[in-house]
Amino acid sequence: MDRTWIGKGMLLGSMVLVACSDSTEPTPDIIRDPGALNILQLAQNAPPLWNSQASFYAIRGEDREARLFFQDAVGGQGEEYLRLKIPGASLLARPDGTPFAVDDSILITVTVVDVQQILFELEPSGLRFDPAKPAELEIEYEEAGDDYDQDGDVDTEDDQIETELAIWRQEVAGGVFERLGSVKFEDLKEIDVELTGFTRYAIAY
Ligand SMILES: [Ca+2]
Ligand SMILES: [Ca+2]
Repeated sequence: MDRTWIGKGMLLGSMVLVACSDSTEPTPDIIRDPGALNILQLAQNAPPLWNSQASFYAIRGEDREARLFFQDAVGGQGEEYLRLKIPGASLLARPDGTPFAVDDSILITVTVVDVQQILFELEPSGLRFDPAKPAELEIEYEEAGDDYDQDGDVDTEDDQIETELAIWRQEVAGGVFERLGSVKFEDLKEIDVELTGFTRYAIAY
């Protein structure tokens, strides 16, 4: 299971604990059908994506990462959207269960599922990370703007929604979502979560 964690040293003051999913039996509150969950949308005036997919080789024994970006004003690499960090000690077993030895590598791909939605697919599924040294996923929601429900105004409903934002995991397309124990930094408009495996992840409420 993904565990709630502490990070971002200086920013602990603005840290909001979203949820804790380290119990063995998830409560109904953290499992939702896709129709009952709102995946956060990017604002209408959000910049286009600079890259909608990133691939890299994770290597046992080396820290590696992938990043997705928005475009800047002239179409270059702009603000960061997503960062996936795979610490060198994190790779545990391949999808077929084979353990990793030092210097073993595996191709990892992060893909934006829908350019309007804060929803990503991480592959290969079945890959396992050491729960004591998990992979780390950081997603920015700055470009969702402040009108989170996109009803044309920014009011207390939007403030309430921001307090509810969390990272949710969907194991199969069309299946239920599970809320993870993520950590939200409202000052940075960022939510972080630790991962022990790959599938689809969204910021949602
Ligand atoms: Ca609104
Ligand atoms: Ca409103």
